Amino acid sequence: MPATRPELYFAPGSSAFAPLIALEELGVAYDVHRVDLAAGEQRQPAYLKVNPRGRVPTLVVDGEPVTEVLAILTYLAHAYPHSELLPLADPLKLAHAYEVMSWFASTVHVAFSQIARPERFADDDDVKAALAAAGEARFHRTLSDIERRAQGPGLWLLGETFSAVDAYALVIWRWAERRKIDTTAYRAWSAKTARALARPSVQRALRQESLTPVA
Ligand SMILES: N[C@@H](CCC(=O)N[C@@H](CS)C(=O)NCC(=O)O)C(=O)O
Repeated sequence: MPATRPELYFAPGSSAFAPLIALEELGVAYDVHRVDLAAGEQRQPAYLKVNPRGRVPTLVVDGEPVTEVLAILTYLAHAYPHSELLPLADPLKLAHAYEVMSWFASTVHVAFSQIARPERFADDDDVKAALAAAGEARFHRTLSDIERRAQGPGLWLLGETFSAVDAYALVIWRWAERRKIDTTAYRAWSAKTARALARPSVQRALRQESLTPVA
């Protein structure tokens, strides 16, 4: 366990929601810093000292920044012995957890970025428009893939225990809603999402997001 309170740099509606939920699930004391992405704070020298890639989330642990959602969730799952965030004792279940989360980070997030931030991939306006359109189709395909997984047994995406995978899936759910995608079409995922949204930890994370002022 860290010697000091971990500090999470986040932005509302971003993938930082997953570590925020994880911290709330653990019930540990932590500090938050809201990064104003719209104002470009992530590219200012002060934040680049925390995360030279200029992205959120970043978790600072005893003065040492950890970046990337997957790494932060992994750290939290291992650092707190009472955590049930990942099935650490079952190698096969753990592999499946990483299978899903790694695909979220490498494929789903990238498809969404293609729509929301095409300027990351191209300068030319026509190319950006083509990328956004292709990203939209790719993002839809990934949502159907998540629905297939949600149709598996159990209350949660990995089975009977709420895990970091469920927290990360909520990030994607919110992005789908932001794109005005009809999420009722994903019936199994809708049911699991409704259950997740009802968790006190998720409710606290939502409150934390809305209450934390920009520094
Ligand atoms: N691979 C990174 C992606 C992080 C990322 O792209 N974060 C977005 C918010 S969801 C961000 O910081 N965007 C700011 C920008 O692009 O300027 C991770 O998994 O943490």
